[in-house]
Amino acid sequence: MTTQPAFITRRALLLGMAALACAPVAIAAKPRSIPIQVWKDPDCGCCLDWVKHIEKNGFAATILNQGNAAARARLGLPQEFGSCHTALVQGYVIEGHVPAADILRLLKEQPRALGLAAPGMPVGSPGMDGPAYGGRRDPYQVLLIGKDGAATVFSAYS
Ligand SMILES: [Cu+2]
Repeated sequence: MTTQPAFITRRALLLGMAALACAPVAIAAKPRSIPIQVWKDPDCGCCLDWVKHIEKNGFAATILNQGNAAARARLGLPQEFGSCHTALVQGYVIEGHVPAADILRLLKEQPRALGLAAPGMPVGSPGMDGPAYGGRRDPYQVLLIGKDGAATVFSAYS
């Protein structure tokens, strides 16, 4: 019978094809891809634009199209620092249109804190910088929120 050698050959071929198929995927993968969970309103366009911004900068977002306010409350971020979307990355809360660079700095520095917030919806911040805003850039601050709810300035944009 010749079925045995034929089987082995086909198996080897399949393994070879699998190896070839995997190679380009591994090369194309971003150097870092940090998982982040995002709670947002299903109709929030600027939230989605912010998600695109962070995904361009090394994050891989899992989007939950509901429960933004509930997530914020559950994670302990004071309402006064609230915005249109709430995220969780490596145990830190990220509220609103916080630039990816600030999140990366937070993850590198690992301060004892609740997380970062860009309260409100500052025009000119990532996701609030589309053509609809005509290049307008309002000054805003990214706040580091302590576990006690106290805020200090983490970075300022003007
Ligand atoms: Cu927004």
